[in-house]
Amino acid sequence: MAGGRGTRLKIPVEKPLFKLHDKPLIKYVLDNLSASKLVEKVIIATSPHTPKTKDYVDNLDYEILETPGVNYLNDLSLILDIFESNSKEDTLLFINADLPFISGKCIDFIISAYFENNKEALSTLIPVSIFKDLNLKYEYEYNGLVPVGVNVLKSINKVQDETQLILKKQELAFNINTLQDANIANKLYF
Ligand SMILES: Nc1nc2c(ncn2[C@@H]2O[C@H](COP(=O)(O)OP(=O)(O)OP(=O)(O)O)[C@@H](O)[C@H]2O)c(=O)[nH]1
Ligand SMILES: [Mg+2]
Repeated sequence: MAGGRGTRLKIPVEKPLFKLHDKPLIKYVLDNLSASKLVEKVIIATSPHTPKTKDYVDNLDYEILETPGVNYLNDLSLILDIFESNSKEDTLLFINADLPFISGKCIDFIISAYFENNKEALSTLIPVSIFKDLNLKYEYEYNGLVPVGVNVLKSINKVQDETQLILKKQELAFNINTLQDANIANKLYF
């Protein structure tokens, strides 16, 4: 998902192209997806808010899906409709362009956990304490857990019965929303 407005960064750059150590956030995610052994195909959902991101991934020869960019859930629903019209049997992993440190191994761990469960969907969460230890901000907390922004779903646009995978890894807490998040990430990761 790479079609957000990037308002919290407060600088005139599309968030997926915002750089940590000279590498755009989205390139971290694409490299991690390339390192995964289980991901078969990568499609980037861009929007009218991210035209330069679209050009960037187009130049790297990735497949692009242009979504309206009204909001995340609206576009997620449209994407599920599009996939459902093709097949109801696909498994879709949604990952945000602002999660640079979720390694290929970790992505494969999440996908394997999905297939070991018999639920239609899987969401990933991390303990809020990891955010607090790193002095990172988080958006939502439920029962001491924060959603990571990686979800596995079947290619059907309906509310899906979901299993929750709790991961206790620092890397997953680096959801880059603000310059402060980027500064902490730049200090800890190379
Ligand atoms: N295709 C698509 N992607 C989205 C949309 N909203 C957010 N995203 C992407 O989803 C990821 C997580 O969203 P946010 O952290 O809210 O990012 P954002 O909306 O760009 O930034 P803020 O304006 O600060 O909320 C980012 O990689 C966004 O690019 C949307 O409406 N459509
Ligand atoms: Mg947003």
